[in-house]
Amino acid sequence: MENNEQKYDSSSIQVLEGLEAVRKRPGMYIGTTSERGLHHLVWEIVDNSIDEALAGYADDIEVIVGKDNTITVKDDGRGVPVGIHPKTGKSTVETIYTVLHAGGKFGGGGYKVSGGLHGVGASVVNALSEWLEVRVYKEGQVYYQRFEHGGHPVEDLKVIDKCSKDRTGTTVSFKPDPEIFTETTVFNYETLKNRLRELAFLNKGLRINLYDEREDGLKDSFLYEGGLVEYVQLLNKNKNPIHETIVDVEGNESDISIEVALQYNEGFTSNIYSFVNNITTPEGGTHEDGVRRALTRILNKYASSNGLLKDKDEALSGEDVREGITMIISCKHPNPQFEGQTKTKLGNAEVRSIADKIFAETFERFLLENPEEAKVIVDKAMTATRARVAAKRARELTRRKSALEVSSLPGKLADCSSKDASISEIYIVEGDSAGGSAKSGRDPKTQAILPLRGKILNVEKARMDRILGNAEIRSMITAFGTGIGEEFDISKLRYHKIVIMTDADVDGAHIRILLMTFFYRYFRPLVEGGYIYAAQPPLYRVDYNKTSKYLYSDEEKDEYMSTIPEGVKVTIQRYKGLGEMDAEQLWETTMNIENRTLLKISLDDAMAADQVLTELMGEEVEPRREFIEKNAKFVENLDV
Ligand code: 1YM
Repeated sequence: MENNEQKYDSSSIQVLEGLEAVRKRPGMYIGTTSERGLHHLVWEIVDNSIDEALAGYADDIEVIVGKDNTITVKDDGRGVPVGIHPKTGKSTVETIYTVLHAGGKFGGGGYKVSGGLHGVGASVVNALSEWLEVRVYKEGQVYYQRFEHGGHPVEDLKVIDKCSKDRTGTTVSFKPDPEIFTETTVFNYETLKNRLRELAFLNKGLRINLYDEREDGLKDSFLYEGGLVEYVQLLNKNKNPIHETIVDVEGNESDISIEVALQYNEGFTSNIYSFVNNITTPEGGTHEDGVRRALTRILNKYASSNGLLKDKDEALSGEDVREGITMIISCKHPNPQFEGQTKTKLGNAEVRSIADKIFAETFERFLLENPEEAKVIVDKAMTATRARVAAKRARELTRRKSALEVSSLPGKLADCSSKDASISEIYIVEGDSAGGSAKSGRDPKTQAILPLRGKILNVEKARMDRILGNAEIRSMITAFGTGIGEEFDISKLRYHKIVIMTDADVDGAHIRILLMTFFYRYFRPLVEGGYIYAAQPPLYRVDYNKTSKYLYSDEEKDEYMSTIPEGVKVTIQRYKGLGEMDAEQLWETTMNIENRTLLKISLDDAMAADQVLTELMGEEVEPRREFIEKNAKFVENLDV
């Protein structure tokens, strides 16, 4: 007996040393003591409830943010065991909350799935709390224990009340220690809400309620009987899905479960989100690899067995079958191994073939049982394949084989003689006639002129292949010399100033917006690097007393006019287009390095242009014109 008591004492000392270690170096256990780390405490406790739900004993979880930024987490599971733990001689409740990693080591050996990434356990939360209370409802009794000052038990676990025999569950409340969380101890409702909603999507049939007892009294309730299918539905809500039935896959093998839901939309991007044990795996891993591999294989199999693939060149690539896909992959694994830069990539090799097999079987059956969906999905992938092949050809056409190969420059380009990019400029000029004036008026040593005929393609509405098929765009890419897409190389840029020169009217503004959007989307480094400019041609020419003055805005003109004495003969010319100026005037007013004004296009400007076009997607031509007319101003108010 004496021996035993001694043993308990020394183990309690060890326990407190363990918790003290957590307080000394909290970052080692929860990553950071910032707002993120603060919320991590909630996830640790919620994970225990989720595990109980996954084991099939709980289906209701509540998270309450108290007035004083305390957190309470409740579940209706079996309740943490209350008996004496053989290894510590203390109650299992106390053991779990005071021994590091006790949840796993001392646990009932159940299927522990949550917290794959950190999973440091409840004792860490206790160690980092000012106080923590546990209530266990079991066999008609309410058990209670309180800890203070970083995990010190105030008393042993004891029965404090009776409850109904069918009430079971665990309730944990805690207050994070402000001495540890020095940045903030205030919980963010949106952070809690988003993660709890995600957990509800990932664990179908589980109800999660969130209450905020601080000022605003917010609350939310999440329950998704459809799980991942409902998640995909939500993600695709504003993306125009191209088929109604969502592919729904679920299966398990050797204790590993795989769930997948997917649906295609009209877009071209691939939105794949994968999870392991409810934790997001942005770097992917074997679960994602297996599903991707099977997706490509099964769609190719379906297409070829239906005689849709004529030859091998038409095989659907992985990229093709993922165009416009929204897919969620959720893997639950009893012993996940995480790899990669941020330890968010699943490494377990066995998962690849399990995920492949489970997904392939169900997806193949889906295609056979849903011929209409199968058709739109395969059609979409085949369109992507054709586009990819066409884009490759177009890219080959624009690629400059070597910097010296001047012959490959576009015919319309009047290049400058200097080969020093740092002093070279290229003017992108609207229309052939203005192009002509610019060519005769320029400084041929440093200024190149590329006239654009008519409007360039709206890149918002086209895919890469059509964009690269557009002659105006191709000549720009070739002239710049950098290549595009994967081949982009800023060191090959042939001009350090790319100047957009358009008329000062609505059409000019439209072209400028189209060009800015094009640069923003496909040549962002050029925008970021400050290589893109807008020329500022004058709006008026005022002639009087044998002098001419060019004026660049209405305000400037009005101010100038007010200085002219009354009764004098004055002629005011308003320039509608660059074409109205002769070569000398264009040089004088807009291109002469000595006295011109160039407006540098910032990333924000380009982004704003991009937004204007995005908002106008699918609009008719007339409202588009009006909208641009209204919004054209912002491109005229750029910083110099
Ligand atoms: C609000 C937090 O911790 N719920 C919870 C935890 C456990 C159990 C039930 C549970 C698990 C098992 C058996 C088992 C835990 N038990 C342990 C340990 N909610 C919360 N609900 N009986 C009850 O895993 O076999 C660790 S967590 F270790 F005691 F089994």
